[in-house]
Amino acid sequence: MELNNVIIEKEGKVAVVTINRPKALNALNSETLKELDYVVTELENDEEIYAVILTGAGEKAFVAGADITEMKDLNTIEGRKFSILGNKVFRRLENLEKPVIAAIGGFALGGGCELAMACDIRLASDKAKFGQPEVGLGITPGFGGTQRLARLVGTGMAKELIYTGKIIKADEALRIGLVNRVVEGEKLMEEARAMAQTIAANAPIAVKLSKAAINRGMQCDMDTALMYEAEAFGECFSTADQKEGMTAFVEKREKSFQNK
Ligand code: DAK
Repeated sequence: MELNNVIIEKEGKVAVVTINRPKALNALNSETLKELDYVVTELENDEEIYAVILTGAGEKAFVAGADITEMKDLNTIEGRKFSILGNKVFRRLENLEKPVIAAIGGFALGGGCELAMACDIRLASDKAKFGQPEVGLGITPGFGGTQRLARLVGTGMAKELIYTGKIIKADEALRIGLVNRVVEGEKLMEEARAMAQTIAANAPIAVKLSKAAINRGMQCDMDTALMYEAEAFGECFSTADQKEGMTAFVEKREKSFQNK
């Protein structure tokens, strides 16, 4: 597939995916969502990639939302199609069997904030800004914002952000738990790469199973969730990497994981 709006670069075991429509502040139109869907499939199938960084091109925005220019004239059927496409891509990203770090250098608004929330970890530059301004456009958040934001920051704070549509700065996003960490603007990608490499140096199957256990466990009661954890833990013992990790520890040598 020819990619016009998304760039994928592989750096060893880490893939850097960049939404590349800086003139529109990387707004998500349907073409970009389709390309992102394709990129998720590529990442899924690439056994050499252990961690992913998702970012936006340019200094101003991560993603300034769904593309309002494209959305404004949609009819009901087209609106539904757009919704199905967006939700499918975000869910696939959330469930991708590799950790995804969102590196947020500027505006993450509406669908952009929702895209960041579909990632596992959010690193923000001190210039980043967040918000769910949809109600000011006459719509509700549509790519999971009502659900993922409430789960991340609690219902009270999610309701305040969604009802007011206000835009908050990175330090406030950190305070409420919307982002994991805030770093100096120039250091954003360096920090994201360092974190991705740290993750990629660990056993990829164990990381994958941890992600699945957390994601699945957050959607059910504690007893069921702990069963998922036990299942994941057990599965690790059928991997060569578990043997390697523990043997290397006992033999006091460097470990070498093979994703097996
Ligand atoms: N869509 C399309 N173009 C956008 C855009 C967006 N979301 N955001 C910015 N742009 C474009 C601007 O139109 C402008 O284009 P030109 O005029 O240069 O051609 C260019 O990017 C630069 O923007 P500004 O000139 O406005 O730059 P400023 O620095 O003055 O302002 C801003 C930056 C981020 C504060 C402002 O651009 C802004 O307020 N943008 C809109 C932010 C927003 O409201 N985002 C939420 C969009 S609604 C659904 C699922 C999901 C959604 C909806 C439905 N379903 C399930 C059906 C999601 C909805 C949203 O995300």
